[in-house]
Amino acid sequence: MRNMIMAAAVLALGLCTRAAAQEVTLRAVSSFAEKTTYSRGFERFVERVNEAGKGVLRINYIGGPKAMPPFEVGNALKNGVVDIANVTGAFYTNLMPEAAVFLARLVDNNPFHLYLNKKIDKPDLTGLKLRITPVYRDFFQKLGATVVQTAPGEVYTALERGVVDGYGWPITGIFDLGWHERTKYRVDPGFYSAEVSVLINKSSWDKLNDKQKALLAGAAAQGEEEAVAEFARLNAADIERQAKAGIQVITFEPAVARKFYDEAYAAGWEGVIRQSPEHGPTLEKFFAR
Ligand code: 173
Repeated sequence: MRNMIMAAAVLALGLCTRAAAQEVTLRAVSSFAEKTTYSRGFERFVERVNEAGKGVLRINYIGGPKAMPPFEVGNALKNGVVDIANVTGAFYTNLMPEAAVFLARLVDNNPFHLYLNKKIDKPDLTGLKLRITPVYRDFFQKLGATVVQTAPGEVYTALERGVVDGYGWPITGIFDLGWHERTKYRVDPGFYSAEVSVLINKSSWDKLNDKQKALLAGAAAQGEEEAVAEFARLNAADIERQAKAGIQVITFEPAVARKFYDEAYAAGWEGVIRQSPEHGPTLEKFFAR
């Protein structure tokens, strides 16, 4: 009996040691097209982890929306079909984040804007049909718009065919998929701040050893540190590039602009509270400006 226990203990130890020494591979997807604005930070994160993690941990980056539709990324992460995802909260409002561990916010300091092909002279969107995601749905509807949710990959065609009169999107990135060819106006000011983050499946995380966790956490911290300054630079560059592409800026007089901006936040919080009457008011208390 004693020998058997000893043997079992040795075996268990042996297995543990082997498991700890083995390189772990994590499958990753991005909800944004490869090598575009909102995937680049993540791709840098993957490179860093793979460089520093040789023999310890490797991220196998499967790809962007060609590999998986963006609105399905949250579910795939929850179910463990993938271990890591580069995704924005707007794409997994069907789930909310309890199935995932938050690793890093790689996009910040990056306001959303309303882009239009029809001119407006006041913040009234009555009669306009706009492409949205859940982030700014309530705001645009409050201003009278009819809205339709699409993945980024469908925006160009929707503009080309006149299915929509405009869309919401951050200040950067409209050149990645050629939307500048189909965009006449940008409305200022911008509002909110786009969020794109790296999430990891909770049980994938729990299986990692301390060294592997530290590797991911290190690359996460480094990426977060870079985000604000990086987007300050990217925002300025794209504002200039949009002007050069002939995109005209629609502005309102200061008091009206202020109302437009405040309404973005008021409508946004109303939406949060409507969808989560229990936690919404607490979130607003902690996070509202
Ligand atoms: O408009 C969108 O698709 C969207 O919600 C988003 C979020 C973060 C970055 C870019 C776009």
